[in-house]
Amino acid sequence: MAEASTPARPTLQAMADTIRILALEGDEKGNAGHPGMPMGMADVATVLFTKFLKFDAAQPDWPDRDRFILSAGHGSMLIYSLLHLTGYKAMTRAQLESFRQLGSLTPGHPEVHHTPGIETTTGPLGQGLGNAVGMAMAERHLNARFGADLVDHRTWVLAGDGCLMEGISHEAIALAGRLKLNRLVVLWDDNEITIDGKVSLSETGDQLARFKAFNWAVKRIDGHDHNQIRRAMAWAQRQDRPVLIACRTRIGRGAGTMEGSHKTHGSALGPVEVAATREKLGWTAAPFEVPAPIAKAWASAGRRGRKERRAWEARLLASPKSGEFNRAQSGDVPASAYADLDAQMAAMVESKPAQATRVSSGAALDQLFGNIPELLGGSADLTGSNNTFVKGTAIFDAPDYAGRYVNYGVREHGMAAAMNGMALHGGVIPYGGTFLVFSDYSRPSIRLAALMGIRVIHVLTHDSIGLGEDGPTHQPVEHLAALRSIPNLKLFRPADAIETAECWKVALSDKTAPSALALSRQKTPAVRTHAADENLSARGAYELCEATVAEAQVTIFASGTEVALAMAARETLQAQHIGTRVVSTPCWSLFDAQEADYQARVIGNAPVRIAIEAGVRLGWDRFIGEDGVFIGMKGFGGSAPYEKLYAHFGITAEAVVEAAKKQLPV
Ligand SMILES: Cc1ncc(C[n+]2csc(CCOP(=O)(O)OP(=O)(O)O)c2C)c(N)n1
Ligand SMILES: [Mg+2]
Repeated sequence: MAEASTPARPTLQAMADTIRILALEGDEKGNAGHPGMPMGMADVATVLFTKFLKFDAAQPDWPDRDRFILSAGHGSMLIYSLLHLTGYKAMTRAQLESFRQLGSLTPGHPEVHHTPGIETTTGPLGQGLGNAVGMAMAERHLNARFGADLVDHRTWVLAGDGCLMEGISHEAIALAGRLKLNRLVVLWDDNEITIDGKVSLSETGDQLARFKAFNWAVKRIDGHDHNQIRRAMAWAQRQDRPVLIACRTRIGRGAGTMEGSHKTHGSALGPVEVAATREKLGWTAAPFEVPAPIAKAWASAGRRGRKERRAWEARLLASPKSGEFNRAQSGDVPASAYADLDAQMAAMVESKPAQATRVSSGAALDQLFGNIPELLGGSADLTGSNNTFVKGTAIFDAPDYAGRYVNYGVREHGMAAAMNGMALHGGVIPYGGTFLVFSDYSRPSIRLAALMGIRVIHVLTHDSIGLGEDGPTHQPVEHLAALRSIPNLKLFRPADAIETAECWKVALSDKTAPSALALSRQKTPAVRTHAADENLSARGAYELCEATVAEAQVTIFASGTEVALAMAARETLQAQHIGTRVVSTPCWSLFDAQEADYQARVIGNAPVRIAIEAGVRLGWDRFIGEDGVFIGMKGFGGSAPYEKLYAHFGITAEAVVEAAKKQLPV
């Protein structure tokens, strides 16, 4: 197949075969991996990286680079080989040789912020495609904001059959098609194979027809024919809508005897097959060694974009928008970002608004949105319920993408994946709304946001049985616990307007973690009625009210709307000379990050500890201990006015009082 040992100017074929061999040998060394996809897509990737992709290996973070997303993350050796060959400094030969080993830059699946040149963490199939839609959205938006001189790039996605089978692909491509994201190109590894065998085992669909129906331009090519690949990519760049190129390939292309077999999908092929492959490809170099002429040709591909990058840097330097551009890219919010919100909070200490926390969230957004031009919001078809829309905001849509509000449609998963892509792209701060109960639909993307350490903000309203009549299908009970269990995700459940504003500030100020705000549908009174010098919610949990009538015998812990119930119970208990304190717990993970003595002080020494929350107990023992009393949900909710439900399920101030008295030492 190749002329690996030949000449001064190696062919594209030889360059592609280099990827095949590196992928094969990386897997061999790691004694595991997925050689089939890298070998099958080596030709497509070679044409892309040598002729089309705008990048400079010396500057992986160049903001105006094209994004290359390996949505089929199991083919990680493909991108690692490309990064190595094109000269990304960090991706040394030693790294390729440490494939899948602890501490290497070459983990089993690509991880963003771990390996320079990796744009997003992939592996869970379909997510990369969803991220890419968000990246393409961010690109168009920033293009509208800063002009084509500074923002003008494409997003290229390599997706496999698995990515397109996953439901998320439906949401992602529908949104991209509607928004006419013409800078988005999906290169589908159309090899008709997944792990268990032929795609036809489980599918008869027509992907081209599906994409076309969603307003994509589509084309099928032979994914091993370099001319066809080149022509298709050139064609893709001229389209006025997103593009799917179905690249018909053979999995494990070039393998000695196993080409085309699903057995090449997910394991090292073994020394016999490696030898047969080397023979077939005419490859004689030692393992991980790249013959000099080929190495040179690849390195030159890695420098292809250097001139363009330098010209771009010069344009940025000369641009009157450079300051704003750089700030937006850095992710720092403007210095004045919180001035209006702080004023609103000060006023609320006096006005003590009794309102749903979703309304408080909307009010906070009203103060933030104008001051933070990077905020790009939306909702999965629940705008009016989520209070995510700031009046007067233009809608993000073709052909002028300057708008800052996205109509995501009923697509929680696609929205969450797109938000991840936006945050990864940089220059925007995405937030999006749905009901808390439907965080289950977006959870895989929320988890990845936490793993990647990116700032996305989920506005999750209707946070308990407090939503009332819609009933148990819509009433989250386990969701607070489920979200609290995701490492690096901040789950906020603010108690009133001031806490809500505080939580928004914390969510915005941490660039390395996603946040989810659980917000009520129903009204709740103000509990923070005194000015505080610090952002108390940033502590995660804090003493809202101390015991005043006597030494504290009871501590009541609560979050969200149940803090008001805790306060009412305290009132009754104190009236009976039972010293009672209330601790509000808006964000458990932030509390866990506090110093031990702060934590001990907040938990306190009162002999009786009670928690009240309209969710399940799971996790609350951290505050109340195994012997503590938990007042909350034991099963699913019901359909009724919310006051009736709280009474029915015994989540009341009276229940707290009764439990406290029962627990008090005689
Ligand atoms: C959401 C999700 N489900 C299952 C898997 C496990 N898995 C990894 S690759 C794969 C098959 C993928 O088939 P395809 O995308 O066609 O890749 P190919 O075998 O052609 O390389 C599966 C099921 C996964 N990574 N993500
Ligand atoms: Mg496949």
